[in-house]
Amino acid sequence: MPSAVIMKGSLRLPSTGVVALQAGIGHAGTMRLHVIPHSTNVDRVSLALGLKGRTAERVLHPTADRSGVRAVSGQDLVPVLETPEGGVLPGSMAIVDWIDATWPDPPLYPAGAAGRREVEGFVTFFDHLWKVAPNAIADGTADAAGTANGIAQLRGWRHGFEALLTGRDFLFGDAPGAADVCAHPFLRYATSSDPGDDDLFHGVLIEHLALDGAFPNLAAWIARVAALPHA
Ligand SMILES: N[C@@H](CCC(=O)N[C@@H](CS)C(=O)NCC(=O)O)C(=O)O
Repeated sequence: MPSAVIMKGSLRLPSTGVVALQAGIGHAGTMRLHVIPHSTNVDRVSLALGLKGRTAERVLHPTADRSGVRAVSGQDLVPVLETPEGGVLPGSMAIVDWIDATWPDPPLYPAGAAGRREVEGFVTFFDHLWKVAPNAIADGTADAAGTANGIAQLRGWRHGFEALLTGRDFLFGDAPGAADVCAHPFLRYATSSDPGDDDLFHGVLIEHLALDGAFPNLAAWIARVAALPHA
């Protein structure tokens, strides 16, 4: 854990409550994004930055050695963002929310309280429900019944995304927003994979999200969001 923690602020988050921003341990003026190869959660930040027309210096860590990530943030997971002010922020959607608060245009959330809460609810669903089964299958912690249920969930929820994309280009409207940023890096495995990516979690998604020639709205959205700028 970095030793020089000078100031703490907080961000309100839809899914995890309060995340500490630890300032004074980064490099003022430079925004650094700590990444590993083929990271879905890093892709969320890349898309959010791209939508805002921003870039960050990437610090690439080996997937099998998180010592550098731990030295910066006190934990092992990526993404971690070092902000220009020297804050250190882990957690992909916390970083997305920080980006949105720092550069409000174009907004990633609807302006009204009800619309914002709907998108926050989607993010909570995605991170705390949708992700659970494929992670358990990939980790080998799901038993046979859990695996079967998880696969059925993944396949069934494709219908929900298809419905959300009826008559509009993005999950919650006509412009890309936080829900698209949250879900696209994962759902895109329904139609694509990366050469050299042997991540088991991604393999579960590739196998069980396949669109089977159906879900035209979802297929078009995957291509549409992939074509948006990514930092
Ligand atoms: N809740 C975190 C999850 C971060 C996470 O799981 N990151 C993955 C990469 S996509 C990771 O670092 N996994 C650890 C590992 O693979 O050992 C977030 O949203 O950023």
